[in-house]
Amino acid sequence: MISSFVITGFLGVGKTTMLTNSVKENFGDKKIAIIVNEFGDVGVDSKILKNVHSEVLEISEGCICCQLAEEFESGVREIIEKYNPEIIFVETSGASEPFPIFLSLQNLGISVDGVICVVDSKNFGSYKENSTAKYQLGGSNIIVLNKIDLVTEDEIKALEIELAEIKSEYNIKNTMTGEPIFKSYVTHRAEQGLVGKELFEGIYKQEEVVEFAQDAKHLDHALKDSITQKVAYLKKDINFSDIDEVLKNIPKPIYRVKGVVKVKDVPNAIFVNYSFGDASFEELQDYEDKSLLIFIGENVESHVTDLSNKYSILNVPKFSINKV
Ligand SMILES: Nc1nc2c(ncn2[C@@H]2O[C@H](COP(=O)(O)OP(=O)(O)OP(=O)(O)O)[C@@H](O)[C@H]2O)c(=O)[nH]1
Ligand SMILES: [Mg+2]
Repeated sequence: MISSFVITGFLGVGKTTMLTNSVKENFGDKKIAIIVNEFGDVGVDSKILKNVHSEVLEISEGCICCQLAEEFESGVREIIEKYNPEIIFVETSGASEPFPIFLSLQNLGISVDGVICVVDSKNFGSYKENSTAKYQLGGSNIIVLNKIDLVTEDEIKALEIELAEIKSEYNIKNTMTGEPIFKSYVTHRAEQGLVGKELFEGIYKQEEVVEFAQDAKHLDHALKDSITQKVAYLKKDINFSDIDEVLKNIPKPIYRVKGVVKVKDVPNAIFVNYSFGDASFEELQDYEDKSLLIFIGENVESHVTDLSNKYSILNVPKFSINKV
């Protein structure tokens, strides 16, 4: 039986980083397929994930936990037919819930060996009120406290207590018996998403789930959440410092920025990754497409318009706002 893991967690917490750093490390001898669903209509994670030894399928322009359930299932079938993987990892969008994806995988006869919720240990306080973030915790059986390099031991301990409370309140339950779907869960700590192989082993027994109610409903976050995204294209003939300047002045409600840009003073394209005030950059070879940045957060339309008025390197098309 093919086994799978679902990686969930809010925007920018380190899901892709975890796949990049942990999959090759722990599963170098296995045939791996990764399915990635991103918030918004321009996928960039798959470009980075192509560097991990695996087959990567990207599903964009919607959310696989609601609008794209069928596309997700046919994508999984296709990847199995073409590639015959031993393990499938699904990175869900930071704005989607894991449980419907868990059900889809089970319906396809795939064993779900773990639902991993990655938590940003430094920035949890900034997104913990988001209802999807709470359901992401409730629908998981492995919690990874990531970015521990950015917090103190006391802060981690306080976070663990807070997470345990949210976890018990939002645990997904069998709607017939009222019993939690996951009888227990484990917590791990990680830096740069790097976790050991034991995280993926012996966590979950398939027998525990076969009987649970089919009618478990999920929150329709597409209606409730106010997170939106906006794409900006970048002018040619810019330098790295022009990008850096924009990133240093991102307003707080925009908590996530990612994209790929070409600048005059760096030979390869640069993968830009910004979450909650921290930016990182990586060179990307063979990128021939447009330079773009995707801004994600609350009230994005007006904030990005302000930014583009201030920084002429940003070219913002009208009417491109997407609600996911
Ligand atoms: N300091 C620090 N930064 C990290 C760590 N893990 C990830 N990051 C950074 O956090 C940012 C977001 O990481 P991603 O792996 O892209 O996050 P994600 O959850 O896949 O993001 P989305 O797919 O957009 O929801 C990047 O700039 C990473 O370099 C960590 O342990 N410590
Ligand atoms: Mg990602």
